[in-house]
Amino acid sequence: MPANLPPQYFEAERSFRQAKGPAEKIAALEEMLAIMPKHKGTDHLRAELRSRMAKLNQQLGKKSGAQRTSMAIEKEGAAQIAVVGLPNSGKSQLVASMTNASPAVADYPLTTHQALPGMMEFEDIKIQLIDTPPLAPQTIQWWLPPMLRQADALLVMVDLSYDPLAQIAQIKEQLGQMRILLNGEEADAETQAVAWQKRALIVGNKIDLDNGQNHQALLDCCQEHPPVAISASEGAGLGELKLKIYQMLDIIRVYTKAPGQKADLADPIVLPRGSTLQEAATAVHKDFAASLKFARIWGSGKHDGIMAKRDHILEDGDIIELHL
Ligand SMILES: Nc1nc2c(ncn2[C@@H]2O[C@H](COP(=O)(O)OP(=O)(O)OP(=O)(O)O)[C@@H](O)[C@H]2O)c(=O)[nH]1
Ligand SMILES: [Mg+2]
Repeated sequence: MPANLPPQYFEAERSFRQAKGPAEKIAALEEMLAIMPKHKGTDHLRAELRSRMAKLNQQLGKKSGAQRTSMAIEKEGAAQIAVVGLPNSGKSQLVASMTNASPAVADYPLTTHQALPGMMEFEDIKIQLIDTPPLAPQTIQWWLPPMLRQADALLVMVDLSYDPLAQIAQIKEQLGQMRILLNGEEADAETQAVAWQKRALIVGNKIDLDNGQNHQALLDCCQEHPPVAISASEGAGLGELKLKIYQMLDIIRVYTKAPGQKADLADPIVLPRGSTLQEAATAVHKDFAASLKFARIWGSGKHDGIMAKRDHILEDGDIIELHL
């Protein structure tokens, strides 16, 4: 069976060949594995890449004694979102204000050198935010591009105390060099073929320092994907930002209940918008999809315990009772 690998795979393979040390090679292999479609045609190749990774890990382990060697951050919660921007824009302050993590915040540029994840609570789910080093050419390290490519979305942070459009242009320039495009942004055909499209939300920070003009300029430039203005240090706009992050992810929460019992409202299943009952059943347990006979659905006041079939499309807040 042919493997049918997408062009991004061959780009990652090129990064692998150009990688300088084992850690960098592992990052490229991780990217190749993440891109590769999972089916019989790729079984062999996946196994081969894993065994190469194991060998590289061993090499590194001998040298440094480290257990986990790649810089990749494991996804946790409903989605993984990287916070990016120019030096001193307030990325670390945002992650400190919105999550349980405590990155260093300082009034000089180039404070952050490593990526640091934290969990943000939104209603009944958690979303992972990653604080990253600034997108300044002199500080971008080899592990940052694969990390940003693998995130589910980006928060693009600009400082409203000076020209936000110039900042966006610089950020896009840096991301473009990583072959990352934002919100359907177009490029020439050659770049487009190997580019990574990322959902992004532009965040104007330090609204407390703006004279009103910079925020307006930002709003005027990005009407298709409206930016959010906040003050990460004073807390203004953070509630709206959380909601916009949730909406950008295009996910829904579905709750399960057992017959005759109350729904478990503490622990929703998180699915992409447009998911069906069958997909929800699979998320509960991989065997459930095959044995699912029907389900009852309660939700958003529209239906009240109605019976539904596998292909029924679920909505945010639906409660499902699976009958196997
Ligand atoms: N007035 C104001 N200052 C802020 C706000 N958010 C962050 N700051 C300040 O801006 C400076 C930079 O904040 P950081 O969070 O360290 O910025 P960063 O983007 O992580 O910086 P690097 O790690 O160097 O890229 C600090 O002095 C913060 O106190 C804000 O909303 N308003
Ligand atoms: Mg920082």
